[in-house]
Amino acid sequence: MCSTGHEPGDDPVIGDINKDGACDMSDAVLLMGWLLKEDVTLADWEAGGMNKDGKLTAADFTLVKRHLLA
Ligand SMILES: [Ca+2]
Repeated sequence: MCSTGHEPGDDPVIGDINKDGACDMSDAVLLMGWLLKEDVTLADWEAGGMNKDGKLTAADFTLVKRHLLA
């Protein structure tokens, strides 16, 4: 799990792509689906832009996973 102490509406949580206030496995699953071109909606794709390159790629997915395992 990622750091806690955040509530929805607080500052953006890094990796919180579905904007439920926490970065967890559901965000990784969502990002994976998006990368696989599934019909998913990203509530806050910028939260998933882990490497700040302005794009959402497999590199970001790797970083989200690493963040979850940290
Ligand atoms: Ca989330």
